[in-house]
Amino acid sequence: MADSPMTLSEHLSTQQAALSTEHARNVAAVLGRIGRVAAVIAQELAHAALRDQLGYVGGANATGDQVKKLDVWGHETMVSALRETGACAALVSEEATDPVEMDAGGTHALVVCADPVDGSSNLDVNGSVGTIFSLKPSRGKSPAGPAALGAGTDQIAAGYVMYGPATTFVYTVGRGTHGFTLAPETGEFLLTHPDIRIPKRGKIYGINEGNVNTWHPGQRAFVEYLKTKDKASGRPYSLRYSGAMVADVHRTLLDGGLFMYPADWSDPAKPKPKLRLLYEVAPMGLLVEQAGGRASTGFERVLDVVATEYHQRAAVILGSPEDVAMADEFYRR
Ligand code: AFP
Repeated sequence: MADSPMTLSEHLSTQQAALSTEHARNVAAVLGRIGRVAAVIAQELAHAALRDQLGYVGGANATGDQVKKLDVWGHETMVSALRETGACAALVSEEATDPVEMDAGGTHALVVCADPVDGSSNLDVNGSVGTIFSLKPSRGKSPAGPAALGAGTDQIAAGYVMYGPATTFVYTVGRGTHGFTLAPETGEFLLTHPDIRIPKRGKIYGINEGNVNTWHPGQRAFVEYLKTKDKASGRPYSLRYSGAMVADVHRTLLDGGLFMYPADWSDPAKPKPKLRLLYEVAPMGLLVEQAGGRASTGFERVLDVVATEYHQRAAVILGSPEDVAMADEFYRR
């Protein structure tokens, strides 16, 4: 009989041993707790329509998006869970203007950046949504929030949870990207996608093409190229887009190709990206690189972009290394 798959907590222990950094224990504690929160979020999402938890609260969050009831609930659930770990010094969340400072002290406490319920416009139509998270060292600073700023290369772990037909937890501590599936009967995440390797090239691109008229000319030319028939290079690519970054990145990691959210270049003097750097773009950048892919803004590597504000936005083109390299080339022309 085949061995039973490794649980998330067993996998975290192996990674903890392999990491042997002073942060390893706290990283395992925080990631394990996020896994448990994810199982609770999955349950809540399954019952949201029955419990009158769908719809808007009224009002906008720190980045101007309309706030849904589940956004607020997800934020509060994440705050109390992270506080309980005693390993998290601050949380930067999409749903709070300023970092939520926590009591955990010590040089090795972590700062977490998270979007507890990302893609929430999908909630009312029973579409996939996700949780995205990133961990950085607090370096014993107090307040700890500012330690979240800086480059994506400072991340010591990142991951997402996708709430789809199954609930999937994907994470990296800089030693490959690994995926787990929730067994609802036990509440355990089991290793189903060890060491994900993104194909070098794909056949699918994901982008909100309704924005085509606002794109940089290089972006427009690249998508035009992807749509142009050429048997030898496998074009045209197919378009898939869900409106939830987690679902689009998950497909891209497994099947290859591209997920793109370019900036709005209507005013070339002031390009306006949409996605948030600290809790959307940078963590996905690390996960994709750890799976052998690439993540770029069109001009530079995503992980090199330095955050100077908590809710800073960044453009992103991520996915198969050869596809992303080609996109970068179009931006350079
Ligand atoms: P919401 O959480 O406000 O639904 O935003 C989701 C998101 O940040 C990201 O998950 C999607 O990829 C992207 O926005 C979708 O944006 P568009 O609706 O502009 O395509």
